[in-house]
Amino acid sequence: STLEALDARLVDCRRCPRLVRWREKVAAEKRAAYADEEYWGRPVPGFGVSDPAVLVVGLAPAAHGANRTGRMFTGDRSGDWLFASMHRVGMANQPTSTHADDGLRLLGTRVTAPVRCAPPENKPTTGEKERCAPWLDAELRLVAPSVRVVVALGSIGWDSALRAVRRAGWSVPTPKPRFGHGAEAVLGGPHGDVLLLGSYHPSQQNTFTGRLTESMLDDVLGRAAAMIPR
Ligand code: DU
Ligand code: SF4
Repeated sequence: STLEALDARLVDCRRCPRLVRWREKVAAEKRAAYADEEYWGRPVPGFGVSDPAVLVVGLAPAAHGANRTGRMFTGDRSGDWLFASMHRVGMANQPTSTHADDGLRLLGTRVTAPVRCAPPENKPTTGEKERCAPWLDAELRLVAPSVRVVVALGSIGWDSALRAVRRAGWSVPTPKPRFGHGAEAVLGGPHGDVLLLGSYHPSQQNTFTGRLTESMLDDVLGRAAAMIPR
């Protein structure tokens, strides 16, 4: 199977009644600033190259971000921070990400999430996380041969990445590696060691308060970018 085939099935997923209702309600009601746009309002596929050295695992689409534009992290404040940093460290061809057709290309990198539909208050339930996990499992299986680094944005991304690699049969250190900004662990992937790096999520909750600064994000993404074959 291919990523294209996976994405074609993903975008029709309706497994979580609460999230289906929410993603569609937001898409119908819209935010005033985007009143003349057509919202995506569906599950959001991973974005970037199909043979990534770096796999970035976030949380879930934002209601008026990826749930609007249909592209992961595109069109919201978290994405502004993420792609600006990715550009500074050489993982993206441009610093901005506004629409699905804005010309943004990721270099050696793919961005994905453990929950594919926008959740109310950015908080998926345990059941929603469990129902959506097979989509990340399937994506990981397809990209695993090239992956050298997994960057987890936030503790949910960290736990979801660990769960996905375990289910893919990778070895994970015991005790379970703890999430933190700059945390790292070495995973045993199918083709050798894979570095797991943690970063605080570039949500406004973290960036607005100064818990996550640009240089902190550049530090973690820069460590990942250094492992992309050039
Ligand atoms: O058809 P496409 O998804 O635009 O990919 C065509 C080509 O561009 C493929 O070799 C991957 C690469 N690419 C990329 O370098 N960065 C991206 O963000 C998306 C695709
Ligand atoms: Fe399907 Fe995941 Fe969306 Fe639930 S969150 S409906 S499992 S794509």
